[in-house]
Amino acid sequence: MTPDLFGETAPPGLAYLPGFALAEEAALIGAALGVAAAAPLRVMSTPGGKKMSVAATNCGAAGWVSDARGYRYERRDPLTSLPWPAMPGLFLTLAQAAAAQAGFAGFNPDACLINCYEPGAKMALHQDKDEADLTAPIVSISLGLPAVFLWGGANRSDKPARLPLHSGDVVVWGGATRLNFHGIAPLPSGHHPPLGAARLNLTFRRALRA
Ligand code: MD3
Ligand code: FE
Repeated sequence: MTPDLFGETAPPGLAYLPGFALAEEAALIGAALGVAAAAPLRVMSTPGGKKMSVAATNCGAAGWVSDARGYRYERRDPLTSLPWPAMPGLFLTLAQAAAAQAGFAGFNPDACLINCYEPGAKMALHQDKDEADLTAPIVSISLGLPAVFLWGGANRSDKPARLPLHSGDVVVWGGATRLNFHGIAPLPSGHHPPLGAARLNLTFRRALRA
């Protein structure tokens, strides 16, 4: 563990911006629920046929999907056959401001994956490598119930550090750690007034070729 630019203790390899989005928490939750009204949250299956424990949807020009055919980005929602809802302006503004603060000026995300965790839901250690442009960072905004982020290394067997993420926290990953293994520990139960018993995570990505 090393202290980062922002005076908080965070594992190396990521830029941790605690509370960066807190002032916009209610507006972000409202915008995410607006996306989910047009492109419903759904539980996807892995290519191996296992159901994920997280429900997900997307906004932006491309959306991440997983099914028996594999992991990939699609321009249309397979559930509705419609283009994914546009990325709300507030999402883009915040994601770009966070990326710039972390040293990634000019980040232009074309995909925002929205993950919804209920108590007990988790995400096993994995790498994100379905994006066409791996030089772009990934920006994550956490909303609702707190979770423990698992921050591994370049190899699946590297023991992950644990970083608690609270509503309004923003994290930026890029450069050398862009392909590190990461995950989310099972979500503890609780209640977050604006959202209820759930955590939303927004991840902004450059999915299509820049
Ligand atoms: C580090 N989501 O959707 S966000 C995912 O909280 C995902 O829902 C988690 O992992 C969540 O793929 C963690 C943080 C995150 C996202 C992508 C990364 C961290 C990352 C890509 C590379 C390195
Ligand atoms: Fe991931």
